[in-house]
Parts: sequence; structure tokens; C-alpha cells
Amino acid sequence: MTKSVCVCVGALMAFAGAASAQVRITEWAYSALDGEFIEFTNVGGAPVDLSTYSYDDDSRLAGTVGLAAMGILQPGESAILTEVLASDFRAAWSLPASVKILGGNVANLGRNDEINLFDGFTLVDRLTFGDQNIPGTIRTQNTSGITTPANWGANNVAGWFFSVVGDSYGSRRSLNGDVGSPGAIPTPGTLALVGLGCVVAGRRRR
Ligand SMILES: [Ca+2]
Ligand SMILES: [Ca+2]
Ligand SMILES: [Ca+2]
Repeated sequence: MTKSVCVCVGALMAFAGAASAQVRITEWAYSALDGEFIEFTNVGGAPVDLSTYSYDDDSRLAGTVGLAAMGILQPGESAILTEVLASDFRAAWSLPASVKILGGNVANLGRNDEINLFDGFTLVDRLTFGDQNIPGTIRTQNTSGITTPANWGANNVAGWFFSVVGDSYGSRRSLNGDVGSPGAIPTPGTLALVGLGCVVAGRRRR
């Protein structure tokens, strides 16, 4: 085993250990032709029951939009909250019935806003964003924002970047031309390696 491979395996194990039973914000588009959306993913190693989970925007009020209808999120599973009808969003992105989509979100996202995820009254994850309020960060209009696993849960929008069709996150175009990967993240192993830069590091050492 080469040195670079050893480093990667060690980092991967550290990632897996740090992420037991955690739901994270993994993608968002504050404005999109086929509906603004937020993707939540269980990045941990155990199922998470969302019956006590809720979402709010920058008013930061637990219970504003209940996520109980999403049910139980399995490890690696992503669920979508969107402003449009779930059926419309599903059709626009050609998502199978297995992907959980909660439509009709009324706490809509603006250009400078915030995503708050709660379990009961406990804040589980938060992402404060806005290309105007935080200069140099992305404006997720018709193209979603994503980030590396290392930046999940950090509330550091400067570490988020645009989805690009064909990227390693599974990004593609929706019916009306939005770019993103709602409902999907790569397999946990692939993601961990991408996020930690091991693929690039390994190639450089050859
Ligand atoms: Ca919006
Ligand atoms: Ca708002
Ligand atoms: Ca995604």
C-alpha cells in the first residue's frame, strides 16, 4: 500500500466515525425554474427518524415547517424540501418515487437568507447565505450550491460551490434547465474521497 492510499483510508475512517446519525444540508437553490429547493441528507451511519425535525428560514423558529412527512432517512439517503408541488418537482427532475419530496414549503428562501434544520428545539444544521450579504459567495439562482463533506455542518457558505453538469456529485439539468443533483449524492465512499481531496492527492503522487 502506497503512502497516499494509507492517508486516504485513515481519513475515510475518521470521516465515518465523526458522522454517526447526522442529517446535514447538502444542497440548495434559493431560486430555480423548477422550484427552489433544499436537500437534506443523512450523512451518518444509522437511520434517522425525522418525525421531530423541522425547518425554518432566517426567522430561526423551530417547528415552522415540519419534516415528519419525510419519515425515516436511511444512511446516505437524501430528501427534498421544495416550494412547488412534490409531483411537479419529481417530474421536472425525473426522480423516482423512492426519493422523498416534501412540497409546498412556505418559508421560502430569498437571495440572502438562511436554512435552519431543527430536531425539536435543537439546531441540527444551519447555512447562512447570500452573495450580497457575504460578498464572493455563490448566488444559487437556477444552479444549486453544493459542498464537500468536510464542509457539511460548518455553516461556511464560502466553502460552497456551483453544481456543474456531469460533476462527481451527479449534477444534471432539470426539465427547464436548472442545474443540480436533488435527491442524490454519490456513494458515501466516493463522496468522502472527493471531499478530502484524496483522489487528486493520489494522482499527484504517482
Ligand atoms: Ca426563492
Ligand atoms: Ca425567507
Ligand atoms: Ca444533491
